[in-house]
Amino acid sequence: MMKLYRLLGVVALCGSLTSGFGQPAPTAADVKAEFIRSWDAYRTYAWGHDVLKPVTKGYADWYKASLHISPIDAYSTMRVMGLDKEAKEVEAYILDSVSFDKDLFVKTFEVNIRILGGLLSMYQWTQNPQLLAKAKDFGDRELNAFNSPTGLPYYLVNLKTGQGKGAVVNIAEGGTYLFEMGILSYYTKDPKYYQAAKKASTYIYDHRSALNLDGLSLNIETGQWTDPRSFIGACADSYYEYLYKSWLLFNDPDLKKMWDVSIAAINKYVPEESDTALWYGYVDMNTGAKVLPEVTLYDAFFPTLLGMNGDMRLAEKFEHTWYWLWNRYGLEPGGYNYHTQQVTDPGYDLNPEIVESAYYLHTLTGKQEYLDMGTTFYNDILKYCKTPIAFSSISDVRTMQQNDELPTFFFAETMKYFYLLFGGNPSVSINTYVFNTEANPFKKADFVPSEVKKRLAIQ
Ligand code: DMJ
Repeated sequence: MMKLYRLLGVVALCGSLTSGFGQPAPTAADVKAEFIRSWDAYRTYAWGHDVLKPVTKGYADWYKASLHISPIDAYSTMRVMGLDKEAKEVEAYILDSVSFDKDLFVKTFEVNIRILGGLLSMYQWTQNPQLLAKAKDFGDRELNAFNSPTGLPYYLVNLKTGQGKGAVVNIAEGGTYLFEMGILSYYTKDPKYYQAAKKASTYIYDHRSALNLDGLSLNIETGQWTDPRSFIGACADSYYEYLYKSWLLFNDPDLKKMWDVSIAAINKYVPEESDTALWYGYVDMNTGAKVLPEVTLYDAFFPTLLGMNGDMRLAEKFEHTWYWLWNRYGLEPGGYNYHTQQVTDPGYDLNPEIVESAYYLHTLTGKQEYLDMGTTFYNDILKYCKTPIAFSSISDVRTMQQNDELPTFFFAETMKYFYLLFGGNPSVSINTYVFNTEANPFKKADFVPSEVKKRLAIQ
């Protein structure tokens, strides 16, 4: 049945021959057991390093020294799953054995969402001032990246010397800081972090085109756009995500205005829709002309954002379109041309976005179909990505060749969203928490509006 469905292609795009439908949903306990199995493998084979190599039972580091990214990223999922022993072990390790005083150039965007987001999450769960000191230490090192003529961060920052490097950034790399920096300002009562992040995001917004569209990348020293294409997927995604989610957490009216103007322009110019499909490809920021009918698997986060914004028709149709693409291959390809129907990037890295959107849409609509989609995603990941010790990314979804990588966001995001979708820990929900782009959930009620205004210096 699944093969037939895949052969039908676009014509059957929103049809009912779907693989997860009718299958019993996995339980949250199943997801937790698989998380524990993978975490145990990390502890056994990769402890002290950034990532586990899940096929060869080895490890790898992002840079020449480890930044311990897997445990920091996995931490909030442990808390959500009630794995307190494992979480306490990570806390102790970070406090006793980890220093960020390292002569390394690190990717500003990646360490912000994973390391700063993870450390802030540790402080949120524990209220341990030593963990806040650790987060502040890291935040101060990261803040050096913003010493540029425009206030946009350098692509890389040296954690020891504070030197910035790499003048061209995409808008996700330039504008995905409001959330973590705002939380750091709140906890430390020092507005400088939020204000630096806001200056960067505002720079991007202020340089939008007359159509209110943004480009994809810019030079942070000259302020000029280097790629004038507008897009909502890879390289842009979390810039938009943080305008909305940071407004939700901090209620800064400037962010809401930036979001409202941006989303209206995106929904006016970018979508390409048929009876059965909805895609968001690339358009020219100045003319609004469609320039490239391609998507990236990161785009599948957008139904989440559309749903939160109340655009339910678009949100549901977009998630169904992604579900169709998933079923065409059995996992989703990293890139796809929806005119030629060709894969443009064959890899699947255990990414969370399509699962995240199923979780949000299930919460927002209560519809069974999103549980069924989640069942498909989970069963296919078990089928193709599982290794004897953990899970592996796939280098080509047409051959299902495993490539011996286990990205840290699998612990942080993919498994957390499956767990929440299948009913684990309902006290952590999108009604009471706002999740950073790496799925670290922060409790809304902890951020007292009058204090937020003061501590973040919101006018
Ligand atoms: C994650 O690291 C974050 O969600 C980021 O914003 C983009 N996507 C990756 C995982 O696919």
